[in-house]
Amino acid sequence: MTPTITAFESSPDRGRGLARDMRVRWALEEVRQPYDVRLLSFKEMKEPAHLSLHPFGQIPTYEEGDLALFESGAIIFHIAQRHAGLLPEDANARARAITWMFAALSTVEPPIVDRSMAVLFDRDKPWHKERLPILEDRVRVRLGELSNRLGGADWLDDAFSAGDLLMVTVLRRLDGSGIVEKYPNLSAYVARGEARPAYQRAFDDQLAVFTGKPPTG
Ligand code: GTB
Repeated sequence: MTPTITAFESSPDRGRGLARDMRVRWALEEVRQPYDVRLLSFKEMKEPAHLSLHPFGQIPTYEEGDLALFESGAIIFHIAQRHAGLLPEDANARARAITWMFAALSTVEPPIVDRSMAVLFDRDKPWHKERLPILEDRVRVRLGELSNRLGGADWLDDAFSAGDLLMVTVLRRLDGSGIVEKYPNLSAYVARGEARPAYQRAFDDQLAVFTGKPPTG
C-alpha cells in the first residue's frame, strides 16, 4: 500500500528542504518505498480534517491503510522497522542506531530549533541581541560534543542508519548560519548525507513543490 505524507503547500524555506517532511521523504527514498504527498496550506493544517491526524496541526503526517502517524521521529522509526536499510540487523547495533535517533531529536535538535525560532520570530524583540549569542553558544556546545564523538568516522555508528538520517536533517537546520562549518568533520558529515542518491531524490521532489517544475531525475 502506498503511504501518503503531508508537507507544506508553500514552505517558508522556499524549497531548501529544511521542513520536517524532508526527513520522511529521505527515509522513504532510502528504502525505495514510493509515496504520495498531500500538500497543505497553513489554514488547512489547523482544520479538523488534519487535526484528526495530527493533534498539533503540523506536518509531516504519514498514512498507510488504517495507520495514521505524526511526529517525524516515530514515522522514520516505523519506516525503518518495516523495511531493510535504515537500521542494522544486529540487535546491539540496532539499539545504538535507535539511540542516535533519540539523540538527534531530543539532545541536538532542541537548541538548534531554539536558535532558529529566535532568528525567525524574535528579531524585533528588545532582548534579541543579547539572547542570540546565548542560544548560539548552546548550539556550539552540542556541536562540539557531537564533533568529538564523530571524529574521523563517516557515520555515527559504523554504517549509515536512521540515526544519521535524522542527525543530518537536524544539522541542516543551521544552513546559512555558518555554525556547522566551524566543525569540518560535521560539515563533511552533512555533505556525505546530502550526497546520498536517496537524499537527492527527496530534495528534488520537495523543491519541485516550490518551483512547480517536475523533478528531473
Ligand atoms: N516534533 C514534530 C515532528 O518532528 O514531526 C515537529 C513538527 C513541526 O514542527 N512541524 C512544522 C509545522 O508544521 C514544520 S517543520 N509547523 C507549522 C505549525 O506548527 O503551525 C519546522 C520547520 C518549518 C519551516 C522551516 N523553514 O522554513 O526553514 C524549517 C522547519
